[in-house]
Amino acid sequence: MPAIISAAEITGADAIHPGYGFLSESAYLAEVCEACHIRFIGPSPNVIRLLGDKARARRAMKKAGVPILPGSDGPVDSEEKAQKIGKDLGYPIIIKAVAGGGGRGMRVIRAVGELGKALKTAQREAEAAFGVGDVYLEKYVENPRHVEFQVLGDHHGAVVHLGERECSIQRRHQKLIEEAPSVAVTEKMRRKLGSAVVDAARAVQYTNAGTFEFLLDDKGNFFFLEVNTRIQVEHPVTEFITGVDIVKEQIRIAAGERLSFKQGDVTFNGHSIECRINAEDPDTFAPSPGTIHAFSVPGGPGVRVDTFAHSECTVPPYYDSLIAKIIVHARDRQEAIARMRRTLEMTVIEGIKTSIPLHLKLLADPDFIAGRLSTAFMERYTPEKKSASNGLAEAV
Ligand code: MV4
Repeated sequence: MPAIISAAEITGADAIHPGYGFLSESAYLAEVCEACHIRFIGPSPNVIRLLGDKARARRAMKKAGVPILPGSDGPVDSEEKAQKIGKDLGYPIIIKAVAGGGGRGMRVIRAVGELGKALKTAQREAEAAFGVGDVYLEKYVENPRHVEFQVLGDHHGAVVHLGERECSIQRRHQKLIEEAPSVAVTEKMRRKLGSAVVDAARAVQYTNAGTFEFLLDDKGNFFFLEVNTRIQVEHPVTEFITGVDIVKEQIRIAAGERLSFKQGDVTFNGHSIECRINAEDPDTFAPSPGTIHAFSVPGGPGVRVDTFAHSECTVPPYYDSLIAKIIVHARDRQEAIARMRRTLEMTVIEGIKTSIPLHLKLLADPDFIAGRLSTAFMERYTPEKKSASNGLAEAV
């Protein structure tokens, strides 16, 4: 943080965009920026803090009329209380860290006998990982889809949504393929949940860009998970189908300008898919840092590549393995899949291993092609045994 603030002061920057990395959801960085008279391009520190507490976020959403899963009203601190809630909900249930998010610090409980020990372990792990040991309980949903809504709010009370993204293709809580729209969301569902998230964003005085995450069960029910108070890696699929430059809107909003459009102006055109290209072995998922000796990605209509990579650049071992995002846009999902396959087949990245061969397999999978997706989809492509935490692979 001091290095970033120093860089802003030396260069005379009047605003900082925190991206989607480690500091992007730091209420403290937002506060430090405020104190240094540098605009933080994101929500207010108070909103980041409210939504960073997953139990408070749940309460706020419930109050605003957003569907949440049955669960505890707040943190649960004793085995007796947990047992009572477990009995009311029926098993399986899930223990989540109040300070967690993104899948970190979760535990699935399938029978009352596991509860006492799991509660203590979860509290201890949450304390060690986040410095806050509080945990809460929810009914567990098996093999749901992960669907999220993009919202934008300005400092004049205007809030709009830009529809949803389907993000079910993920491994260890790292998404691999995202698309917009979701094949599981009808226009009616989009309007209904879209208006609920807009109401909720307004209720918490949300400003700038945010993502409301939901589980979608096989009966078409949405359940709120959490709000990400940053721009996300997968925002380009929404930009493609809406034509809205979300990052530009973020900067305009931070500068105090009004949103440049209304909800009624938002239209959804065609279908967009993003493949995350990681520097990793496509079979074992082991990191593959090194020097890229050839780097060539084709362009053409409806193809966008967001990357820092180029021939002879190095991929250091110290950071996230994401080296490029390839995003396509086409008239419909079938055409988007074909366009992505053509683009990946023509892409040349030499010197390191990448996830491109895995993406080509996924794009040829009959379930993927049919849109039969769930958060369990990647289990078939994962070599290692399920982790000790009840089948939920731990996030890093
Ligand atoms: C759940 C769940 C099932 N039931 N909550 C993982 C990320 C975090 N935001 C919440 N997560 C989950 N919460 C209940 N009550 C299943 C997951 C989950 C998951 C969610 C979205 C995308 C991928 C996932 C992979 C495993 C588990």
